[in-house]
Amino acid sequence: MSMLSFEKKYRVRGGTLFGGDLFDFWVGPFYVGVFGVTTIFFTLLGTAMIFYGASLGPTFNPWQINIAPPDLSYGLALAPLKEGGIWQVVTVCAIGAFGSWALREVEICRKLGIGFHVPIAFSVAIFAYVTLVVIRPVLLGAWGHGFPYGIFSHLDWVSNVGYQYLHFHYNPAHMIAVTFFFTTTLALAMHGALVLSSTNPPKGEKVKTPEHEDTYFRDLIGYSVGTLGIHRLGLFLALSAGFWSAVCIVISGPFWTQSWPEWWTWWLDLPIWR
Ligand code: UQ2
Repeated sequence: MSMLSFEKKYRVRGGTLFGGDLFDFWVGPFYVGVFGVTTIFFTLLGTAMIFYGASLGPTFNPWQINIAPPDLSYGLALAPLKEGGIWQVVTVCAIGAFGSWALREVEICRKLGIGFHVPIAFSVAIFAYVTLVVIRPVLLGAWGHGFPYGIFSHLDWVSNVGYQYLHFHYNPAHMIAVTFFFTTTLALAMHGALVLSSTNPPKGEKVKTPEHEDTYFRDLIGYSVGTLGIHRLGLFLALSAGFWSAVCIVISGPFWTQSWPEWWTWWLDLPIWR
C-alpha cells in the first residue's frame, strides 16, 4: 500500500485545466487527468517510433542507436519518415509528453492549493530542450540543426557544434551557465550536508534545530541565508543554469557566427586603449 492514510483527504475533485471531470481520478497512487492520458499517448508513440528507427539502423546496441534529424537540404519542411521524419515525429511526441507532464503537475498543484514552483521549474528544462530542437533550428532555417537522439550521437553533436565555434568555453553565456551549474552543486552540497549534520545525529543524541544550522553559518562566515532562503537560492541557481544553457546555444549561429574567442575582441577594440 503506497497511499498513506492522510493522502485520501487531499484527493479532491476539480482544479483541472481542461475537460472538467474527464479522467479526474486516481489509479493506485497516480493522478490520471486528461494530461496523464496525453502523456502516456505521446510517450508510447514516441518510444515506438524510436524502436522503429532503431530497427531500420545497423544496431540495437543502446549506446549506438541513432535517430538523426533530416538533412539540412529539407530546410523546415517535413521529411519522409526514413529521412529524418522519425526524428520529427519523436520531437513532436517529446514536446507533447513533456508539456502534458508539466500541465499534469499544474493540475495537481491546483488540487492541493500549493504554488506552481515545480511545474515552473520543469518548464525551464523543457524550454532548454525546445531551444535546441525547435527555436535554434527555426532561426537557422533547417530541422537538420536539431541534435540527434542517441547516447553517443548526441555527444558527438555537442562536440562538433562546439568546435564549429572554435572554443565554446569562450561563449560568455556558456560561462554564466557553467558557473550556475557549479554553484548549484555547491549550494546543494552545503544544504544537504548542513541538514544531515543537524538532523542525523549519532544514536542517543538529540536532533538539532534550524537555529543550530543558522548558527553554524553565522559562526563560519557571519551570514546565514536561512532555511527558506536556501531553497529560494537553490531554485534560482538551478533555473538560471538551465536558462543560460538555452541562451548560450541559441546565440551560437543565429546571433554570432564567428568563433567565440573572436567575440572578446570587443575588449581590445574599446576606445580607452587608443
Ligand atoms: C544556510 C541555511 C541553510 C542551508 C545553508 C546555508 C539555515 C538549512 C547551506 C548557508 C548558505 C549560504 C550562506 C549561502 C551560500 C551562497 C551561495 C551562492 C552558495 O544559511 O540556513 O538552511 O542549507
